[in-house]
Amino acid sequence: MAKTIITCAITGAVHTPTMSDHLPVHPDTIAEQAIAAAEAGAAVLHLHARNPENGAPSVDPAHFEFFLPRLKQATDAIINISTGGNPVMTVAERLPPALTFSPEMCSLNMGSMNFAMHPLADRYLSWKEDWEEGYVRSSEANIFRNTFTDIRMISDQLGGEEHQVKFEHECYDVGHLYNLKFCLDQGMFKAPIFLQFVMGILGGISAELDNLLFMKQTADKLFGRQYQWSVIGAGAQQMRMASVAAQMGGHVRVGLEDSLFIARGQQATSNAQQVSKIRRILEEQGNQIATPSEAREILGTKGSDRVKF
Ligand code: KMH
Ligand code: ZN
Repeated sequence: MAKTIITCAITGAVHTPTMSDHLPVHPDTIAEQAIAAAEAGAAVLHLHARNPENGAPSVDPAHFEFFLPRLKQATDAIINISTGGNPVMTVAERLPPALTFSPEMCSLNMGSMNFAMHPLADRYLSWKEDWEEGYVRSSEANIFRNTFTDIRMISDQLGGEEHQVKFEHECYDVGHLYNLKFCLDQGMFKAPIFLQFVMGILGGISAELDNLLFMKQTADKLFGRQYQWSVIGAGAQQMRMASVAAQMGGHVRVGLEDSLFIARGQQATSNAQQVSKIRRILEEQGNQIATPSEAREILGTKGSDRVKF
């Protein structure tokens, strides 16, 4: 049976410091939690950066520089730098970290959409940082822009000879699979492509099992055997979607970027706690967990000796 890759998304740009004391927003805690997640079994680390002063999502390469060399030195995990930034940035704003550090992998969001988390705002009476409440509430008006021009820009700048980045194609709805098929037919990407079904974001498809089947069936129809896939169940469905996906031959993504919880009503104390939980579930159900070198083989990444950090 093929091995299962665990990706851990460490901090992201959706959750804010008030929402959990365990969300790593300082470079030291981002590094510590990412290293612990890799030790617990994550073969891929999906990374955003934060401003160390206030924990706000950041695309300043200097903020990535604080932790990337530490991760490379301490783990063999594949480093994946987000090109998603946060949902209000343009692609030109989101590209500098990936262009600076030339990682093995980058996320690539496959369509424009509403991307909202404003309902979370009503859960909090006070906020740790000035920027948080406005950031969360104003997401009601967010358009996360990922046009075909944007997608081509990322593909041209990162996917070519110079950087040879492997993409985590973030597909938030069935239509995004068709966008990807169009781009693939234009010659933008090389097989095997790696799809991330992102389910449960307000603005995208919900995290339900029949939707997972539909995403998988559509991907089979469009891409045949030329693809690998993984799932994010955002929020409460994280572990459920991951365990079912692994039974269907998919890979899984966990991490505090996607859910702050370890069980119903109980916050996760770290990213590694989520990795350990999904690893335990997967091993119990007969999946074998891929090491970083096995993940490199499955995904066809360029190797950690060719990154620039
Ligand atoms: N935050 C996730 C829902 C990206 O970084 O490019 C999607 C994501 C986007 O990971
Ligand atoms: Zn992300």
